[in-house]
Parts: sequence; structure tokens; C-alpha cells
Amino acid sequence: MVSAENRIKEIALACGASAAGVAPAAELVEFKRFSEAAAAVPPGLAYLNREPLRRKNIKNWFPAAEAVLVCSFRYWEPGMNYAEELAKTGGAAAFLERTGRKVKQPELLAAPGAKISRYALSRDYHLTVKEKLSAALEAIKKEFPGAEGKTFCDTSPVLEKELARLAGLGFRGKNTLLVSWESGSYLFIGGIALNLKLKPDTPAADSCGSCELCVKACPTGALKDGALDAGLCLSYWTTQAKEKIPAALAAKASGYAYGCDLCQEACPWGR
Ligand code: B12
Repeated sequence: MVSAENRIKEIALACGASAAGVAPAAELVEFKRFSEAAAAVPPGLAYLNREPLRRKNIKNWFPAAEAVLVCSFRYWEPGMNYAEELAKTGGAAAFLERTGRKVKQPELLAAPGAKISRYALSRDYHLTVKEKLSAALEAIKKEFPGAEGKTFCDTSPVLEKELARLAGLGFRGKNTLLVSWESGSYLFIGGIALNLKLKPDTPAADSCGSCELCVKACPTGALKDGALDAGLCLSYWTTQAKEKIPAALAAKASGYAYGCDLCQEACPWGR
């Protein structure tokens, strides 16, 4: 007989997740380091300091939570060709507008050869991931009488990278992202806080070793000691900041005009 946790992971995979795992619904030890790092974020990310108790413990966000189903959704495969995928959009600026993305630095996008990050080359992932998670939650409710849950992807006060690590979906790379052995870091994270008692998976061990390729690849020096200085991150300036990007950072944008993949392109686990 399949255990409840394995059956629930099967449902998540059937609904479109690339991988699924279970994390405990409990206070996060990592929250202390998170709150220290979050206190230093630039103005466009000040919201990260809101609702600290919910970020600290998912039970403060969904009180019935007994376990968290965490899923990853791959959005880039090693064989894919960036130039071809970009060409399919029919033009970066028009595509971003069509898919509801707000361009923060139009002058970068107007430059010849402007690039957009791989995650933005398809429909808004908040919509696609939420649709898959909602379908999974409905299927779980049908199979497990009394089951209740609450889905999250990106916008909820949930520390997704840490929950994904605890669910065994990968390790935290020096680029701060969740890196899976199978697909590297080109994946979205989403999940469902559930009122079901499920056995948690084993957290993944760090696999960066002495590799520092992502740190070296970042043209603005935003990565240091396992943390990101978002005020230097091109992704921050091109997707979140309300102000104009400082000229010194714009000069290092390496063509990226919406998001930035340089620290992921460098990661050997993504190849
Ligand atoms: C805010 C945010 C951003 C910000 C800040 C990024 C960041 N590093 O946190 C900006 C806008 C810059 C950003 C960029 C990107 N993002 Co973003 N982002 C988020 C969001 C909404 C919150 C993350 C957060 O809480 N950050 C705040 C910081 C303080 O948290 P932290 O990284 O966990 O902080 C840790 C480190 O600082 C470390 N630390 C601190 N001090 C020290 C000291 C030592 C010694 C060590 C070892 C560590 C350490 O510990 C802290 C706690 O774990 C999440 C979704 C979510 N709800 O979780 C998506 C999310 C993290 N982003 C995502 C993506 C895809 C990206 C981009 C790749 C998009 C792109 N291509 O442009 C880039 C990647 C940039 C990067 N290298 O991180 C995905 C990541 C998937 C994955 N594989 O991990 C997420 C999970 C969204 C999703 N649902 O899929 N993002």
C-alpha cells in the first residue's frame, strides 16, 4: 500500500510538478538569519519585513497546517536554446507587456540585443503554478476526506527556498537559490500547507563544495558568503526597483533587461 505522503506526492507530480517533497509545518531555524538579511534589503523589497511571524512558522499563516507539500516546477531544460526561445516571444518588450510584466528599466530593454530572464519567457508562472497546485489540492481533498490546505507560490509570506530544502528538493546554492541535482536551479517553487499529518522528507545536503562559479559570474558582485546583496542584484533593479538603475550597475547589465540569469548560467548543476 502506498503511504499517504507518497500518494500526495504522486498527485502533485500528476498535476504538473517536477518534484515534490514534504516539510514539517514548524518554526524555521533559518528564520533568524533570514530576518537579519531581510532587515538590510533595498526599499523595493521592504515588504519582506512584514508578517514576520507567518514567515517564521507556516502555522501562523495557515493555523491548521500539520505538514507542507513543497513542489518544484522546472522551467528550463539543458537542451533548450536561449536565442530560439527568446525569438519565439516575437520581441521581448511586446511579450513582457502581453504577459503583464511591469518593465522597470525601459532604456535597458530598448538596447539592441536586450535579454529577458528564462523564467519570464513564458506565461506568468504565478498563474501556471497556482493552477497546478489548486488542481493538486482538489485531488487531495477528494482522496483524503477532511483534508484542507492553502496554496502558495512566491507572493505569500512563506520562506519557500528553505521549505523546499527541508522537503529534500535540493540544496541552497551560493547564489542563494534552491538547486536540485536533477535540474539545477531553473525551477519555480510552490506548495500547499496541509492539515494532514505527513512524514517529512530528509533535508538535502549542501553540494556547492568549494565551487564559486556563480559568485564570480555576478558582474556586480552581489553574491557573498551565501547571501545576496539585493541592492546590487540586476534582477532586483530590472523587476522590482521603482527607481532608475544606477549607471554603474546598468553598465554591467550584460544585456539583461528583465531579470538576470548570470548566477544560474554559471552553475554546473544547471547544465
Ligand atoms: C524577494 C525575492 C527576490 C529578490 C531577492 C532575492 C533573494 N536572494 O532573496 C530578487 C528580486 C532580487 C529576486 C531575484 C530572483 N529570484 Co526571487 N524571490 C524572492 C521571494 C519573493 C522572497 C525571497 C526572500 O525571502 N528573500 C529575502 C532573503 C533575505 O532571503 P534568503 O535568500 O532566503 O536569505 C538567506 C541568505 O541571505 C542566507 N544568509 C544570510 N546571511 C548569511 C550568512 C552566511 C554565512 C550564509 C551561508 C548564508 C546567509 O540566509 C538567509 C535565510 O535563508 C521568493 C519567493 C518566496 N516567497 O520565498 C522568490 C524566489 C526566491 N525567487 C525566485 C527566482 C526564480 C528568482 C530569480 C532567479 C529570477 C531571475 N532570473 O531574475 C532571481 C535570482 C537572484 C538570486 N540569486 O537570488 C524563485 C527561486 C527558485 C529557486 N530555484 O530557488 C523564488 C522561490 C520564487 C518562486 N516561487 O519560484 N528574488
